[in-house]
Amino acid sequence: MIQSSELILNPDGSVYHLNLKPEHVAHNIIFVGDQNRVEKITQFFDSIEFSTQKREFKTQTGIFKGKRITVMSTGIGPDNIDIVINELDALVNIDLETRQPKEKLTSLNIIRIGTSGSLHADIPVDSFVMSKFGLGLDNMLRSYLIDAVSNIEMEDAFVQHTNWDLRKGKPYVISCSEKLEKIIESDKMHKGITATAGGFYGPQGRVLRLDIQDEKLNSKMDNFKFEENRITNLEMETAAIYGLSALLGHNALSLNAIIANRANGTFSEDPYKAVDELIAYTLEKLSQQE
Ligand code: R1P
Repeated sequence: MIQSSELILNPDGSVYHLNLKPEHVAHNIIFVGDQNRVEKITQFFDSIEFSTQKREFKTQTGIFKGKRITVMSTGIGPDNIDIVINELDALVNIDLETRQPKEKLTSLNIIRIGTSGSLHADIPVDSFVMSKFGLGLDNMLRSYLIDAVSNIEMEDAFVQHTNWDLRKGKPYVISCSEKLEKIIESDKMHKGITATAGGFYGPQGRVLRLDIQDEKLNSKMDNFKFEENRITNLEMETAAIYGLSALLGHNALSLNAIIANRANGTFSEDPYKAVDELIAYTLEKLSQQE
């Protein structure tokens, strides 16, 4: 039995941070970072059956073209992803009454729709990127036993290529769900490795008033290649989502609208439009799956 200090439930039986009960979540889930983006998605739904919010975790479940979909905001960063995916998994794979794992695994489909900066001039602002791999620079996943799901060869190649200082922890690499990749892909999508940083400024090479440990890291990432895969973009959630989903038996895919190009210093003139187009694209693809 999982103790109540380990799996914390609210007085109404909902999970601690998300405030959700099992009946509130669909098997198709869209993650966004910003809580204000949840309704940008559910405004296209035919109906909404449930809404709640606690802190940055806002959730709405409803129907889009016959498909039941849950949209939830994760806030910023891999530490939040640890909370969101563990609590979502508990909702479907742990009996909250007996506090025992269920015998039959329920696999969720999790798609992140995010914004991100591109590292290459040929992946311009307003384009879409699908993350074939998540490269975690953030360490969150290293608290778990990950060797069975991580790509150790690519990790070692990255450590060597960047002369990575292991005092920062060892980067980890996890693949996307091939099932979701097939459902969502098209020639509109750039594909590549998405690097996930544990912070926005220093961890992504931004210098304001502090010196950073490796000021060449972004340019080294820029020319890293592993079996024809290059690092397309840098954000703060994808690798953590891929890692926990793979470990827990869920399908995950991360899509990003490119709003900044770090290679040529440009920023989208209308970042909201790029995100809206990615939302419309994803909802249509999801609604067409069997
Ligand atoms: C930083 O501004 C945030 O924006 C990006 C980063 O991953 C980070 O969460 O993603 P979202 O647009 O999903 O919030």
